Amino acid sequence: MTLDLFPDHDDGAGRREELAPGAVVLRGLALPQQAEILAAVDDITSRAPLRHLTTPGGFRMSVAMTNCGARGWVSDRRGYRYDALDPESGRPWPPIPEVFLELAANAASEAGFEGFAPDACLINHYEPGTRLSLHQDKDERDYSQPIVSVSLGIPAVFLFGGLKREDRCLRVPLGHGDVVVWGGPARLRFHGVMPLKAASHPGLGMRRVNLTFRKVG
Ligand code: MD3
Ligand code: FE
Repeated sequence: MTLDLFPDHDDGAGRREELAPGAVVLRGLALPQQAEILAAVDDITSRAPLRHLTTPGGFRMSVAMTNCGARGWVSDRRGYRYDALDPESGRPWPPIPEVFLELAANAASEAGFEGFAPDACLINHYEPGTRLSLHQDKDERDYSQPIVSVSLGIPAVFLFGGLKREDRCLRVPLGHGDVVVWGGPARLRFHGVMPLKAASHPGLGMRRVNLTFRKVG
């Protein structure tokens, strides 16, 4: 008898959970590269510091953000958009590190999206109490491209809704190293993050960092 080291739901680097058509959780997929990823996040935030953006309505977002890649997501009184320059420094965002690109492409391919080459990586930084209210991601041109998200640090409860704001939300716990691919029929579903509970992670302390990869074009 042979030992089944990697049954169907596990390719050796993460159990796979289908949340809905087009939405796949790859548990722990980022764990093997975690040290390299955290070092890269430190390097990016030293060059493009985390900041609290203002919504078009004039509210300060509780989540702090920065970006790497040819395009960065920004928000201010004029609206939401992708910008090639960091408005704080006037310089281009730092490039997306190779280790990020490889992880994002591998995750997308596990979910059936071959050749994913993101040009935008939004880095969201949460502390206990911070949240992301229910929204849709609609600032990208091509909704046939998936979004890949990587969770690091303390756990969060992710809210995964439907195509209408009023639709019921699934509550999905996301922990350190979990990667989610959102594409196809899931691409325009409402989603958000519940207020973070206080907790501590050995590498990151009382923080959650989420990387969101997109092909903006
Ligand atoms: C589901 N960030 O930056 S990533 C965002 O954890 C954002 O920081 C969250 O939502 C975070 O816009 C969640 C997961 C995500 C991203 C895009 C989606 C989930 C999605 C698009 C459609 C459905
Ligand atoms: Fe979003």
